[in-house]
Amino acid sequence: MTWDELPVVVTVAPVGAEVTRADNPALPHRPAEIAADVAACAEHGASVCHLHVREEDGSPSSRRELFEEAIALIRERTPIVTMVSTGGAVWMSIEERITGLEARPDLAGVETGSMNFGEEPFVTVPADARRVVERATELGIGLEAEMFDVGHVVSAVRMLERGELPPPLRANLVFGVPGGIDATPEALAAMLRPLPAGTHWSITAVGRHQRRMLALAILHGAGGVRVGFEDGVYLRRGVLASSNAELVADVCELVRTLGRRAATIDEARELLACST
Ligand code: KMH
Ligand code: ZN
Repeated sequence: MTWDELPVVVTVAPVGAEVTRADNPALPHRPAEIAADVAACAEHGASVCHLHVREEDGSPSSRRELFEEAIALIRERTPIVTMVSTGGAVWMSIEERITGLEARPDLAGVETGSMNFGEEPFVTVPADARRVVERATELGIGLEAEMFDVGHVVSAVRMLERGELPPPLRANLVFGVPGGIDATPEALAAMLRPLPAGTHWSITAVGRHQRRMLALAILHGAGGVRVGFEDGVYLRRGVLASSNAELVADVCELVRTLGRRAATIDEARELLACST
């Protein structure tokens, strides 16, 4: 299959940990709201959901029951690939960050390095990353490396080579987080350089260059793109998205405009080597 024939896995990140209803009133909080939102996103072309959970008051949570409830309700409505964050929120301990694994998602993120996340330290030492991998592997959960700078990519590849991260490497390259790599064509080339040939890689970008970076990556052969309120609440400059599903529909349109197509959920499971 040539790169232009490769379907694009569209991931929705509907909740995140930093965004609030003051940023976008349509932000889902409760597990049932998250599930309804994810189901609508699946109808509009999303094949993976990257999940965080919130308490009733909207504060970021690490409660396992909330992950379990959200995933159970999602699975009642759609076969979309479920992924939990183990990045959590900057103030969470690694113990708090890994509770979502117990909800037995299809996939989990794993951070492979530390950084400043805006004004805050966001620390994942190698032992933390190994801990995430170990528990995910015990539970049969696949991993996606969440990488915000070049050193994170180099570390993920080292972990893979040492057998500390099981193959296949699924790479999510994140651009534009203050403290991480910037959102530029040169940064995309730098983040791709350490990856072994054939790695399934997706792109996440935040900030004003989000759409341009996604377009660049789609044309550069990206295996996936991510959108959702975690990454941005605007459809266009000054225009708030009415829902996560609207952002998904919009990026699917971008994918089509650039001559590619969004993956179905079955295709995403195959491309990401997830069990069905
Ligand atoms: N909330 C950020 C500190 C991830 O989910 O892997 C970390 C984050 C990344 O959201
Ligand atoms: Zn996240």
